[in-house]
Amino acid sequence: MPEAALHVGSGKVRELYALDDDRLLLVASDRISTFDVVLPTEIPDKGRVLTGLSAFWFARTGDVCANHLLALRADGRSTECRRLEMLPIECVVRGYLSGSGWKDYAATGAVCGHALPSGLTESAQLPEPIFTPATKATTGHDENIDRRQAAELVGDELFAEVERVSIALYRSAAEHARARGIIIADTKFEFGLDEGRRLVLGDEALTPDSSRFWPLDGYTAGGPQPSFDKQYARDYCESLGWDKTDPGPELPDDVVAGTRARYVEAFERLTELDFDDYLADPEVVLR
Ligand code: PZK
Repeated sequence: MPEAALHVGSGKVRELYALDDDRLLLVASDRISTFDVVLPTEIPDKGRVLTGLSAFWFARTGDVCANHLLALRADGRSTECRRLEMLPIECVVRGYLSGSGWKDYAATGAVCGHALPSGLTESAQLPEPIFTPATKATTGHDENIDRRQAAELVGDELFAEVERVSIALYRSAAEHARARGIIIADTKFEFGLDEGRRLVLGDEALTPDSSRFWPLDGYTAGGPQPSFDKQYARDYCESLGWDKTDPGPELPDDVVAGTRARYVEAFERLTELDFDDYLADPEVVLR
């Protein structure tokens, strides 16, 4: 717990503290959630992997959009960031049909008002990435909304800007990741406005917790894909016949080690850095 900082919020696996009027501290824990339940067993360094990856993307996408990153702390899991006025929508981009996008397509042939070609299968790549905003539900699940509803929440001009910037960020990261053997099937961005009402990317970005990462090796549309990072933990939980209600099961040491290795592998493939070098000096991801 950071000293002299007020706790201002909790996510499922992260905490947010106020440093002063203008700055927040985002701290990523090693907690892991699967099937929407936070498990009682932590994955060592998971919070560091996500913090480092997010900072890596922030450092490389500043030309597409400004972001809230001010500094990484030496613990490797804490990001000092600019305090923003957050927009009331989740900015989701989908390059592949999965999750609620697949469900909506299967039921209606469209996702968030995007009419899609007929005959697409689960996990199929879309002809072009689509922007599929969602509302921020305070309880339960975010709800997909169409562009008219999203534009009502943020205004037409900001809507057009978050759509353009979200798709540009996704395209750039997905291309980088694919060349390194990882499909970023979809991702969620959260934006805010700074004191000059300029658009700024906040939250964590392009991590396995805010995105679906799939191994490119073995990818075949027509069914669900294994998660790059969480598949060992999911398979173990499924093997127990757990009913997916809280509390979830403890993970055995081999499942913890296998899961940690996949997070570290995602970090190393995407950043082309040794994770040990990140641990020694987190700022290596910013250079
Ligand atoms: C902000 N959250 C999500 C909730 C968490 C994270 N730069 C910012 N300025 C103002 N507010 C936020 C941010 C960011 N990022 C992010 N809520 C507010 C959230 C709970 C715990 F770790």
